[in-house]
Amino acid sequence: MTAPTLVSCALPYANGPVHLGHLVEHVQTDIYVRALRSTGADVVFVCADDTHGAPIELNALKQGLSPEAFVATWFDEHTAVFRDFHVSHDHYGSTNSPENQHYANLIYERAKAAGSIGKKDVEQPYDAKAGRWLSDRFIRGTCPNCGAKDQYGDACEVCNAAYTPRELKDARSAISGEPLEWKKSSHAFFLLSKHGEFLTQTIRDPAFMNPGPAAQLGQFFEKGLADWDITRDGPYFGFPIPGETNQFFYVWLDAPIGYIAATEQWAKKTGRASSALDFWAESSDACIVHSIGKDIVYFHCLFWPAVLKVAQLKRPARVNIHGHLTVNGEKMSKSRGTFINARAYLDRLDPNYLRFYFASLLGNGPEDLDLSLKEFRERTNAELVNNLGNLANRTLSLLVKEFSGRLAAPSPALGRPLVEGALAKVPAIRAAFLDFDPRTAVKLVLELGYAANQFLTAHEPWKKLKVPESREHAHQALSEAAEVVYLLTALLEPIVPQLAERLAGQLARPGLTFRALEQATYPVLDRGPALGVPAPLIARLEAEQVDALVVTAPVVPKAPERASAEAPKPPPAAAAELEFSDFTKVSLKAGRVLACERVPKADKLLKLTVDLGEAAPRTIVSGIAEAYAPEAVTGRAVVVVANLKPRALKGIESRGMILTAGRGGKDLVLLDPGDVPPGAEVK
Ligand code: NOT
Ligand code: ZN
Repeated sequence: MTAPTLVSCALPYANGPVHLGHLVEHVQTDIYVRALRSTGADVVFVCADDTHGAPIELNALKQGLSPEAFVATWFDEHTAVFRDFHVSHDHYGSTNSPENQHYANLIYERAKAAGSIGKKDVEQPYDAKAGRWLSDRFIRGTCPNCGAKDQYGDACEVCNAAYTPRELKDARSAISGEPLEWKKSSHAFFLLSKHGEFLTQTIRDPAFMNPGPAAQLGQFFEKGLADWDITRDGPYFGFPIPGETNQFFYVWLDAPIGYIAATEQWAKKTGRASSALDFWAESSDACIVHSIGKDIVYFHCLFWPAVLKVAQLKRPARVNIHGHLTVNGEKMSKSRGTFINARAYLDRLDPNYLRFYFASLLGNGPEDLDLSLKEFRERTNAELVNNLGNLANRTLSLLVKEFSGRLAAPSPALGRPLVEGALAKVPAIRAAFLDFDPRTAVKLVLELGYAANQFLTAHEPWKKLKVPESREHAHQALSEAAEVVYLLTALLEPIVPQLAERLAGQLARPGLTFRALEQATYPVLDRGPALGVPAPLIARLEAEQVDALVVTAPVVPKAPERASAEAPKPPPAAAAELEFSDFTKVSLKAGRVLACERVPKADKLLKLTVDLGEAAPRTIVSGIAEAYAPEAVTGRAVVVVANLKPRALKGIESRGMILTAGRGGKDLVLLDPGDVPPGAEVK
């Protein structure tokens, strides 16, 4: 047995849903892990939610939840989405865990003992009225770049400029509204500057990281490696720094330690290792592989190796860096509707399409990749459905229909070149998978599929089987093509495990593995057992299905402000005709109202808290206050337009719209979806 490999994806923040950008990484890494497992390697795949820091604390506060309760809701969302995308993490943990605290403390103490922690006084913003230190997210002011009002202390949501709270104009505490005070606080720093030589060596190794991003790290060396402030003054959602009062580790200190904590939790859960140190001790023979996006290279390739070194722990052997996802050639954008959440995708499309498409785009470099909806559909239909799916389906269907699912004895003169040609590609396919390069693997698998399809076209079994003299030839040709279908059970498994399993079921044989293929020679398929029941591998992707992924708010005419409740309203203009594909963009769902209250200074509006079967209930502001008292709404089932872009109404962010019928004002009734659970689709 080779040394075990520990593989991780970056830890998603427990601060919002998983979106397609996250899935690029989790799918790419899952493909790598599945291919490794298929070779018989000992591999452990871990991930966790990244739970600490001010943005999470603030969002929890906004929802009236404790940070712990808030991150718990996202944990459920994240793990369910990854499961439904067939991402095979062996363990998915949380950085807010005793294991993580244990290792954070251990690493800090070791770094201190090794002389890599220094103390420095820094001036920090303080709210004297509230009697607390303020992290960036608890500061509001005017953007120094564009002048937008009411921006956070670290970055502008209007122009995206990043700055420090010092640079923010009219900076005030978001808690008391008081101007900031600046007070000295003694902070612990990780002395990165001591590790320049070691880090230069580390990042220069092309086996460790791609040379492109490594060259970009050069800028940090030129400026001189800055020491790293790992302290945050309380209150802060994180781990207290041992020996300090009201000070906490900065979230980025304990986030990577989450990889170790997840390993520890996995060890406890499975009993397959005595502790995380089986992998992370410096003396361990394990191979550690991280997979990350290009935006967090600094943390993983400079800070993290240095921290591990001073803590006498094992450093990663490789950091795979991928690019960012664009949609239709542009950055994902909420306002364009191209910021696609993973769950919204799953509500509309089969995950196998996206896994296959991402695989066909992803190499092992940091280039961005594009989800062009047109190309997504065209390539899926040409490659997955027509090439591979049809090969399997026409071969197996004819064998079952015409030959009762029995295979002909091997006919080497006919099939050996085809099968050996396919087998010859297997080592390169395997190598590409194991090099985080699924794109090359897909290309080779498609070549193998084309060759088998050409073979069928040349032998025309569908014609030959109609003529008694050539029926045997047809049977043989189909049986040889079935060899290639059988190979696909191994070659497709890392990319689309569910489809590989489906193929194995139709062949009525266990799926192949890379391990099994190492020694394989013609014929690979045992011709004895009969086939199972064939069915199309996967349906074609239609344009309207794909278009429905981009969810822009339907154009709803703005309701005119009525002069008085009595004024007669003009009859509603007949609505313009919609394309069906436009209608499918509207997601209607059943909801249950958990709470309802009046909106101050708005006599037509009620603020509803609505359960839509999602991880957290939504706030929806609705103009039904003249028709319903809040008590009459609480507990009711309602119909909600669920994919409306959030809108601010009287300063409240409303996420969705409640459907009613009637003329408006007092004359309104809530539509009732009937007795269905929250989240049920209304169609
Ligand atoms: N939550 C972070 C992010 O950018 C990733 C943390 C990865 C773990 O989404 N840490 N390190 N280093
Ligand atoms: Zn700005």
